[in-house]
Amino acid sequence: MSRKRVWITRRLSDATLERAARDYDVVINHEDTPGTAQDLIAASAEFDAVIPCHSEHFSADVVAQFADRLRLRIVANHSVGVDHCDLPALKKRGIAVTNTPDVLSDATAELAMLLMLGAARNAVAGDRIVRTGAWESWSPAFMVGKQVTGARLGIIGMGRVGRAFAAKARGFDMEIHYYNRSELPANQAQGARYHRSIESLLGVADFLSLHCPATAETINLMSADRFSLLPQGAVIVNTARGALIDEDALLHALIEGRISAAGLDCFQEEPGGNPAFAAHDNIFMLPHIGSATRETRDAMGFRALDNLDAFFAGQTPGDLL
Ligand code: 8YV
Repeated sequence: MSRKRVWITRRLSDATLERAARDYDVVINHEDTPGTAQDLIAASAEFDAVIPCHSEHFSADVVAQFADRLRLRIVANHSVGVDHCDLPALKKRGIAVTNTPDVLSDATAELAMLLMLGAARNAVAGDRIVRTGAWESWSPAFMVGKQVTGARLGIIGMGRVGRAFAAKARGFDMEIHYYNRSELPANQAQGARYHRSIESLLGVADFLSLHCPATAETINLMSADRFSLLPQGAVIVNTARGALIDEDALLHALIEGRISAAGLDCFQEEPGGNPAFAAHDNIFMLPHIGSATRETRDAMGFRALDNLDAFFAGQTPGDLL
């Protein structure tokens, strides 16, 4: 049987690329530039499968331009989020779509913890003052932050990443509250208190961490109205998707003191971020690296390949959407 042709859109981990090249006829984008609409459209006629990242946008418009003589049968994403894929449009063309859940939950939760602690404890200004040689004095009133231990944590989206973050937050004795579409069974909630509405959750969220996908319902979920419901001086953390936060509303909430700090790994505009945030030391920012550990990159690549292997073996891939 001839080997399936697979396009790997970005430079995945070495172990992933080695395994892919062993089992498939692969074309790897070693330049590591995001695939354009034209690239995706061309790939639809040339490849049996694509392994993309969240940087390749399979919008309805792009899928509508896919070749009439369609070769593409599966989009095996190297990501848990699939907001870059128009699932109904792909399904309509008979193209299977998979993602890589579970394997990045701990890495992303670790980064959320870093952002929460860094935002709460002046990591941006503290690092800069030491690094630039501007640290000339010390005072007990200097860079006083907000204590995490024992504080109330609100989690929006208690899926795998939300629960992994809650587990780490328990190590800081945080009182965990959550909003989710449905209440979790006790063995998953582990004592976290369920709120039936986001509004109710926000009222107790001294720290708020977002862990839900970006969908039509969650775009700008953190709006000006919702920021106003947070306790004074709350800290917000986002490792999910930039689309969840109205960034003008966030800036306004920071400037008026409703929130004291933010820790952000994702932005409305990526790559690049929001230039208006740069002037604010109480925004601790990272460039969408939630899952970027060596271990997790291998696990994500292998999970995408497991899905591909199952699909071409005529089985249902474990992560079929
Ligand atoms: C990944 C992510 O790095 O998996 C996701 O949804 O947002 C990131 O953690 C990225 O999507 C890889 O394609």
